[in-house]
Amino acid sequence: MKRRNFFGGAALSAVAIASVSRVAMAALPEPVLMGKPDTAPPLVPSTGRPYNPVVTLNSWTLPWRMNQNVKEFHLVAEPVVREIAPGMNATLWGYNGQSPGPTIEVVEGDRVRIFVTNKLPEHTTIHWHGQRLPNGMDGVGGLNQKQIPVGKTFVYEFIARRPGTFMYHPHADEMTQMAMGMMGFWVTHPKEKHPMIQEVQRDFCFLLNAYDVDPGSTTPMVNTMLDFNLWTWNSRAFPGIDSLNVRLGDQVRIRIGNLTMTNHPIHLHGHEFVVSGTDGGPTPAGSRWPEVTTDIAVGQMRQIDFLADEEGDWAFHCHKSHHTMNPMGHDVPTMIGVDHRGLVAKIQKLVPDYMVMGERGMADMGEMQMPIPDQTLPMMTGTGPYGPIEMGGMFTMVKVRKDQKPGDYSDPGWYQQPAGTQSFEWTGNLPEPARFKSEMASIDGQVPGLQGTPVAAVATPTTTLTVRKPGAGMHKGH
Ligand SMILES: [Cu+2]
Repeated sequence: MKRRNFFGGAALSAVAIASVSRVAMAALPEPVLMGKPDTAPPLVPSTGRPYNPVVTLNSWTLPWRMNQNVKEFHLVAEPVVREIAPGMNATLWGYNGQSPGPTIEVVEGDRVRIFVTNKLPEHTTIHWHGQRLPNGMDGVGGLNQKQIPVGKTFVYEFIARRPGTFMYHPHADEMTQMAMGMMGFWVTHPKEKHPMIQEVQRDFCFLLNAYDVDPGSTTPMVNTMLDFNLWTWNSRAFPGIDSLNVRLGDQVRIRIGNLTMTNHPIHLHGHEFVVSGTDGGPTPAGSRWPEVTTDIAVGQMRQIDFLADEEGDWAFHCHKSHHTMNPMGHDVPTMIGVDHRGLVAKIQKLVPDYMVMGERGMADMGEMQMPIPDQTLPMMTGTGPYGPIEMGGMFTMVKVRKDQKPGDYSDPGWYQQPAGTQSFEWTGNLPEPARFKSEMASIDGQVPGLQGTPVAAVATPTTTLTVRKPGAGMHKGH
C-alpha cells in the first residue's frame, strides 16, 4: 500500500477503508489484548528511535510493528470487564481487553498508522486529543470523517509532529462512550535533547476517570452528568491503585490527564514539584513554580516533575476528600455528637446487621465489617502497616526507597520509619502549660501599660462590627 492512498484528499477515509479491506486486511497487525489490570513494566523499544519509556499505572503500552518505517498499531474498541479493585469488576467499554486502552508511545517525527476495529454495539471514532495532524485524522464523527460502523476497521495515519503528552477517546456518542471507559494515553517522546524537556529516571502516566455504578451492579449509568460515585485513576479505585515506586534521588515525571466531568486538585506529600508540561507542550522554565498540589481541569493534562529526595511512603491523591472515597450515600444526615447509646442494641434485635454510622465521625467506616452488596467496594478502605488508611477512590502512594534498583518498578513493601522519626503517643506527665508565661513574655515590653495583663484580656474585642444587610429592594437596578 502506498502512502498516497492515505493522503488522497476528500475521499480520504473511503480510500483508506477500501484499501484496507481489499489489500491489507489480511495483513493487519495482530491485535494485542491484555487480560490483567496490573502495571506493566516499561515497554523498551526494539525498533525505531530509542527513548526512555513510560510506565502506565495499572495499565500497559501497546506494542507496534514497524512496516517500512511506519509504526503500526491496532486498537480494538470492545466491551471489557475491568477490575476496579479486588472484589469489584465493572462492565465497561475499552480497547484491547481493558479500560482505559493501552498507552501509545512514539517518537517525535514518527509516521504512525493506527488501525481501529469497532467491536462495540454502536459506531465509534477516535479523536487524538492535542495532536497536530491533518484535519481528516482528527476523529470527530460526522465532522472530520464518517463514523466507524460496527464490525469495521478504519485507519488513522499521521506524523507525530510535536513531543508531548496526549490522550485519545471517541468523538462519537461521546457522553456514553467516555462514561463507559473509552479512553487512553499517548506519549510522544522528543527525538533529541529538548531544552524544555528534562531527562528523568522515572516516567509515569495515568488518566483521571469516574463512573456511576450503583452498589451491587456492574455497568455504569451513562446519563450521569456530575454525580459519579467511583473516582478512579485508570479505572482503578484505592486500594486497587498500584503505588508509584521510585529510587531515592530519581528525577520523577508523572503525566496526568483528566477525562472526568470535574476538576481534580492532585496533591503529593513530602515533595515539591513543577508543572513541566500541559497538553499544549512543555512549559517554559520561567513559567514554572514550586507546588504541592496542581488542579487539573476537565480535558486537561498536567505533567509534573520532581526530585524524589525524601525516603518514605508518601500519599498521592486528589484533594477533594469525597474523591478519596468509594460509593456511599450522600443523603445521610451528619450524626456527629448524636448519642445513640442503647438504641443500636434495640434495633439489632429487629435488624441484626444494623450499624450506626457517623456518631463519632466516619472513621469507624474504615474498620467495620458491615455486610455490603457484591460488586461494591467499602467506602473507606485499604490497610497500611499501622491500620486502616480510610481512603478509597483517587488515592495511592509514591514510595521512595534508597535501595530500589534503577529500572525496578516493583512494590518495595511498607516503609520502616527510622527509630525516633515517627509520631508517638505521649505517656509521661503533662508538663505545666508554658503558654501563659511565654505569651506574657511576648507582650512584656512591647505594649506600654499592658505588662502583666492576661493575653485573653488584650485580645477581647472592644468594638462590635456591625454588618448592614441589604434590605428589600436594595438590589433593584443592578
Ligand atoms: Cu478529584
